[in-house]
Amino acid sequence: MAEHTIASPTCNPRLLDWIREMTDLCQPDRVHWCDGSDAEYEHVCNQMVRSGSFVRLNETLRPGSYLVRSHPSDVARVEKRTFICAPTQAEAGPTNNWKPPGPMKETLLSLFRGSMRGRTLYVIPFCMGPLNSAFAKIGIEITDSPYVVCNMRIMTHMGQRVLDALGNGPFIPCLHSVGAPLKPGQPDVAWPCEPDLEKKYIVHFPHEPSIWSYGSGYGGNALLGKKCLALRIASTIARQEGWLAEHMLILSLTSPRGQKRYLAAAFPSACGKTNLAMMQPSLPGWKVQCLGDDIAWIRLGPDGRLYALNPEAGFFGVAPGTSEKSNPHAVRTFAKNTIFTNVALTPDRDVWWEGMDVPPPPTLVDWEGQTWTPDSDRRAAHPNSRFTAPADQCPVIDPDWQNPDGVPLSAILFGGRRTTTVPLVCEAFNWQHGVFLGSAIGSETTAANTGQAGILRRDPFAMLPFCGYHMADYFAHWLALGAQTDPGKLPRMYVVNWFRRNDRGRWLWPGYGENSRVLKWICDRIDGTGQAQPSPIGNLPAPNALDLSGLNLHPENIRELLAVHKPEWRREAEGIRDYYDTFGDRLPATLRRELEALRQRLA
Ligand code: GTP
Ligand code: SPV
Ligand code: MN
Repeated sequence: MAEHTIASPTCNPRLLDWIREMTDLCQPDRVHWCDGSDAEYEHVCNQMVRSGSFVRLNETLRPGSYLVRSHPSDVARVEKRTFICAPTQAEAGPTNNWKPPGPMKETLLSLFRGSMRGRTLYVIPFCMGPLNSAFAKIGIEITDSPYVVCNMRIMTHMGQRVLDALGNGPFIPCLHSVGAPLKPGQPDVAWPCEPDLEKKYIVHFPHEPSIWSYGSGYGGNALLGKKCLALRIASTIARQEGWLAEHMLILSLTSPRGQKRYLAAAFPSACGKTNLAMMQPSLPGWKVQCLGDDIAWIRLGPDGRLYALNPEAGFFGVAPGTSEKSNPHAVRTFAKNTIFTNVALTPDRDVWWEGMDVPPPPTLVDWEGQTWTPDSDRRAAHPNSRFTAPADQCPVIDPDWQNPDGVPLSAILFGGRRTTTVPLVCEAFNWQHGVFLGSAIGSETTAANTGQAGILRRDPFAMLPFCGYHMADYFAHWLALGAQTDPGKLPRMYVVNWFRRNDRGRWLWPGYGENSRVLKWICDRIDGTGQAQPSPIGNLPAPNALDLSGLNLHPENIRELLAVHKPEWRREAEGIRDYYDTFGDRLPATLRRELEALRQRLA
């Protein structure tokens, strides 16, 4: 029998039954119901410091902060091992790994049997979205990872107040185990996990709904409120209920004249959402404030506009490349009360990573715990190393970021990493064309997923790894949502690309704060003052319509940044056609027509 550290703090019969059943299955030594208090957070952190999992960082330089190093096999999401177990394969669609739910349940039950032996089972009540929002969703994560407890405390609204709000209502069960039971007397390791990739399972049962995650303790594999609940499961719920769950940042942009607009942007993992969401505009007088950096729940408001809400409470941001220069507001955000995972440790117990823009000290401890010097021919921080920081520590957090109704969107941006072909910015002709552009987004893969980086793949709406149902039905859902309101009330849509390179491999665009120049043009377009010229792929900025004052870009660079080379685009259109063919008849006819129209404009 497991020892319970506190009496059950809920009377919810379904919850109590589920906890009892899972405790019997996983056979932990102890059960702990998380109350979400400061004292509990400190207690769990202290315990991890004592066990050697957490390194307490320098209290003066980095108050309340910790470093964790994961097992080298457990450093990113594992898309290959992520499954959507809808009743039929057709419901999951060709872009998801599908397995029949019955046999998958059997596999999982045998993996979870006794998986928490020697460990504590933590019950984490969490809420995605503000507790007072009609759109919030409550999940209960069971985990044997204290690291997950600490991260969920930052990333979600978590603890007793969630149970109080839940009452006897429904919740989404999320079961997680690192998959490393301990035999009696067996010493623990700093980062327990199942090192064999083939034995990791990130599984969704959308029709229940429920989430079962086994073998990994890292990021989206283990913090189940994020990609698993707020995107994969939420997207299936959203489809039924008529809204959208999207892999998007939300920001507000205020012009020098004081006009404030809200924008959302979908870029694939490690393609610039956190950086855009809290950027410091280089253009004088412009202000960006952040409402969210990864996920947006979007629905039609009573006034016919689209409203976006960030369901998260923290940032799980990419560390490398983040510096005072590239993202000063992120640097302030993780100044305290932050968990750093897989970055390097300095001799004075602070953090360091590549692209931090401060020279490394003569020696460091790298993310694998080895001594590192500037002469080492490997990276000190893992390319997918991350910080977990509370959103309200962001110096430019928008006052409306917890508005229970969300904020009305004026524009939606799509983007990705494209070395060639895709211009800096391009405007959709209308909603249908925007959905076409979003569905056709391609991006070079990054370290956020286990697998090779730098491979171009289609990543529609940046949702390839996160859409919980058939991708063609998802496209249809976007089209249908737009048809429900007055086109004049819909956000305008744009494709952006900060990552085009010249033929010597150098970035053509400085990016980061300079991206405000693109946002300004978008605002001008919405106002009706921005000049555009049509191209086969959409509206481009007219000559001189982009404010490039003080940038000192070579005119040749500017030309190439905005160039649409027809032969490249004919190849792109063929790539889109091949991709569309994988959806067969299920692809909305509207999108086929958009593709055909593009091909004719390119002829
Ligand atoms: P996820 O958290 O994985 O969803 O990633 P994200 O989309 O939030 O990406 P993030 O903003 O963390 O950026 C990922 C990497 O791209 C970092 O190393 C950044 O420094 C780099 N990056 C972000 N914006 C720009 C940009 O405008 N130009 C260039 N060249 N690099 C950028
Ligand atoms: C992403 O990969 O898009 C992330 C990081 O935001 S993770 O939470 O690990 O999914
Ligand atoms: Mn993400």
